[in-house]
Amino acid sequence: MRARTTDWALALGVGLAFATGLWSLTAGRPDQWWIVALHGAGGLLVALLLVPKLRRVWPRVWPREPRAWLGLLSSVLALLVVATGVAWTAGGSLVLLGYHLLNWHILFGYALTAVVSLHMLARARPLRRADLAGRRQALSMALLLAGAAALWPLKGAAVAWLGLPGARRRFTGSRAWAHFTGNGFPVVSWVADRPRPADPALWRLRVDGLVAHPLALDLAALGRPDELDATLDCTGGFYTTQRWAGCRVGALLDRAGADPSATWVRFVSVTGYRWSLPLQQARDALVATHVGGEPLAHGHGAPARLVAPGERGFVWVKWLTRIELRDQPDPGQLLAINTSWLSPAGRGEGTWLPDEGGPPGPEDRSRL
Ligand SMILES: Nc1nc2c(c(=O)[nH]1)N[C@H]1C(S)=C(S)[C@@H](COP(=O)(O)O)O[C@H]1N2
Ligand SMILES: [Mo]
Repeated sequence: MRARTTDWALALGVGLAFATGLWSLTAGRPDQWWIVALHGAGGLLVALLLVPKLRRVWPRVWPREPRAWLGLLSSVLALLVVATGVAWTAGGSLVLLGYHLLNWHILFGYALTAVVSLHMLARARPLRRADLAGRRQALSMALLLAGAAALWPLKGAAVAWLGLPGARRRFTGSRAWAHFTGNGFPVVSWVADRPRPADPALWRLRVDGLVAHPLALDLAALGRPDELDATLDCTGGFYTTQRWAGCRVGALLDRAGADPSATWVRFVSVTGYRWSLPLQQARDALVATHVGGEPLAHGHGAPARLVAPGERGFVWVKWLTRIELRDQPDPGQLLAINTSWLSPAGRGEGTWLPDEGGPPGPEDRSRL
């Protein structure tokens, strides 16, 4: 293949792997497996192309061409990304500096995308028609794409055949953890939310926004009429299937009298962490107060959390205090989930309900 064709194919592979990698973090339903498969194929395309690329540039890089160092750094990062990705999906459980392979994979992936972008700004040459024309070019390109697409399922088959632990991973790459154990699964925050425990007697769940009768429910009024088995799959790399109990969001919306103009439902935590779902999907979600027959532990979001089947863990808002009906989505939520840990409640200060009770004693503070 021509030099420019190789380079642009590499850029395509990195771009594809980056986009599908980000996208895969939101994929929670098994029918979205193909997003992860595309991610794998993009990454393996990069791995395949590194061979001709390094053969070509190695003689220039190694002696002394500082301008080529970004390129060298890209190659090193690409090797690290592919190695950590393949090792994680094969079942690797290496932990380095407190971070496991998937964390490193994501970190290296961001770094690779940034460095390749800089490298292209500095050195990319435009693709000419001649770089793509001709049977040889077309053939090698087709072989490459087919090879990358075939390698991903082959890797899966090899992992299964060798009986590696990765064979038991979910399609997202997450590893199974303590199914049906009540509160016995890991406590996780998206960044570092750690509010102090709520006083269940003071806690209220507000249902408001585009509704006929805004509600403020205590635990008894919320009740626990509904039960549901659902899988919490954290982008940090574990998943757990549990039996959740509480009240269907749809029932709450009916009690509040949803306005016909409502199209989105926003779920808000005491910390300011929030996420929204389209109305129909929100109706099928659960406000859970119990897991496996036990009341939710504080770390898992007591008194109540959202259980959103088919959505990744970060959507399952913990320490829920408000459900708001809206007529539009909420672009600010992306910022909110990354900054909620800086809010007073997110840092473990203040009361859950500022107008009830005094300031908390230091002994009331919790650590997640
Ligand atoms: N309020 C709030 N809810 C949150 C988070 C958070 O940081 N703050 N983290 C989310 C993430 S990333 C995951 S994976 C799940 C983890 O739930 P668990 O701690 O019960 O395992 O909660 C979600 N809900
Ligand atoms: Mo998560």
